[in-house]
Amino acid sequence: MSYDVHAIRKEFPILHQQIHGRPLVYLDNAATAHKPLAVIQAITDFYTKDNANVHRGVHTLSQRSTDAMEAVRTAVCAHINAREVAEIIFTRGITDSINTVAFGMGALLQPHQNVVITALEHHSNIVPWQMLCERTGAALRYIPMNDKGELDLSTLEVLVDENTAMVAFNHISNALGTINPVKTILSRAKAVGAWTLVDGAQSGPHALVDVQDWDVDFFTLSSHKMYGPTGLGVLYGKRERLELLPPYQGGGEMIATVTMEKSTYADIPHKFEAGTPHIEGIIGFGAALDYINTVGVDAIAAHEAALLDYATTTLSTIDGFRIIGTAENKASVISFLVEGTHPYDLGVLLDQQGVAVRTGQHCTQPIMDQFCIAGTARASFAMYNTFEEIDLFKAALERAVTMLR
Ligand code: C6P
Repeated sequence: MSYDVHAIRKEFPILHQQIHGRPLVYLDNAATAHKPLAVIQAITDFYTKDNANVHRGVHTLSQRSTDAMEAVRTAVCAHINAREVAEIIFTRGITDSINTVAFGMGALLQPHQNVVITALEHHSNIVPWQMLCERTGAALRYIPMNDKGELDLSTLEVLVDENTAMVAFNHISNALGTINPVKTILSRAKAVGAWTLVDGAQSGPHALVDVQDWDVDFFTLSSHKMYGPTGLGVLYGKRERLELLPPYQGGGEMIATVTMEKSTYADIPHKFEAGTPHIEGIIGFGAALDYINTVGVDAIAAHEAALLDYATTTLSTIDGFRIIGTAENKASVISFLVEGTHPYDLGVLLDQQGVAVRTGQHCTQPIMDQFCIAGTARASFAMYNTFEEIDLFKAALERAVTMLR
C-alpha cells in the first residue's frame, strides 16, 4: 500500500490550525513530535476508566492500571527485541536514563579508567559523564568529527583502549542529523571489554533497533519524540549490567525490605523505578508504539528520507543557504544558516508565517563551537509532514530572508 500522508495527518488534531493566520507547518519534530488521536484517547480512557496507582493495590482499578502499564513494558521489550521484560526500565526521559547509568557507574569506575563519548553528543550525553569523571577521577575522551559532521573513526583504536569503561554515543545526531556507524563503534568497545550505551532519542521515531543484534549494554528511548507523552523515557539495560549498577534514587517500590537501619533493593526493573511512575505517560506511549508499528517504521523512514532529499534540493536554491551537517548518512534533520541573517530572526519570521522550526544550539554547544557558529535554524521532519509543507517552508524562508537583508 502506498504511504497515505493525508490519512495520517487526520490522526493528528493539533496540525489542523492556523498560526498568525497561516496553516501550521510544524517542522520541529526533533524537539518533540505531536500526538495522534490514539495516544490522546488512551490517556483519556485511562483517566476515565482505570486510574489507580500501580503495584500497590489489590483492588480492581489498581490491577487494571498495573496490567496496562506492564503490557507496555512487554510491548517495548518486543519493539527493541530485548531478551526479557525486566530489562526495560521506565524513566523520565533520555536525560534521566543516561544519568541513571552514569550515576550508577560512580560505584564501579576507577581513576585510571576512561569514558569515551563523541563530538556529536547532546548535552545530556556529555554532562552526566563529566560529572561521573569529576567524581571518580576517570578521564573523559571524545571521538572527533569532521567538517561534514561525521565521526572521525581513525581515532577509535587509540581512544577506546583497555582502560575504557564506557563508550556512550548517539545513534542519530539531533543537531545535524548524522546517522552514526553504531556497529563499528560497538565492535571496538566490545573488543576492549568496555560497556556501551546508545542514545536513541532521535532514532526511536525513524528506525527499528534490535538491541540483541547490536549487543549493546544500554539503549535509551524518549516517548515524546516517538509521538507519545512527555516526561517519559526508556532505559534498556542487559540484566547482568543492571544488576551491577546501584540505583540512582531511593524510595517506594524500589525496595525489597526496609528497616530503620538498612534497606535492600527490589529486583530489576523495579530497583530503578522509585516512586509512583508516570502511569498515564506509559499507557500513552504504548498507544504511540502501536500507532508507529501500524504505519510501519520502515514506511515512515522512507517517507522522511524522501522529504529530506526534496527539502535539501529545493532549499539549496536559496541564495546564501548553507546546511550545517552534510554527512553521507543522514536522518531527516536540516540545520541551516542563510548568509546575512541570524537564525533567531529567521525563526521569528518563519513563525509569523506559520512555520515552526527550532533555532539556537539545540543543546549541542560543542558542535556549534566546532563550526564556529552561535547556532543554526533547524527543520526536522516527521511521518505527517508533506512535500507541500516544504514548498510553504521554502517560500516563507525566502520572504524572511528578503525582509532581513
Ligand atoms: N533533543 C532537540 O530539540 P530528553 O529531553 O531527556 O527527552 O532528551 C534529551 C536528548 C538526548 N539526546 C538527543 C540526541 C536528543 O535529541 C535529546 C533531545 C531535543 O533536539 C530537545 S533538546
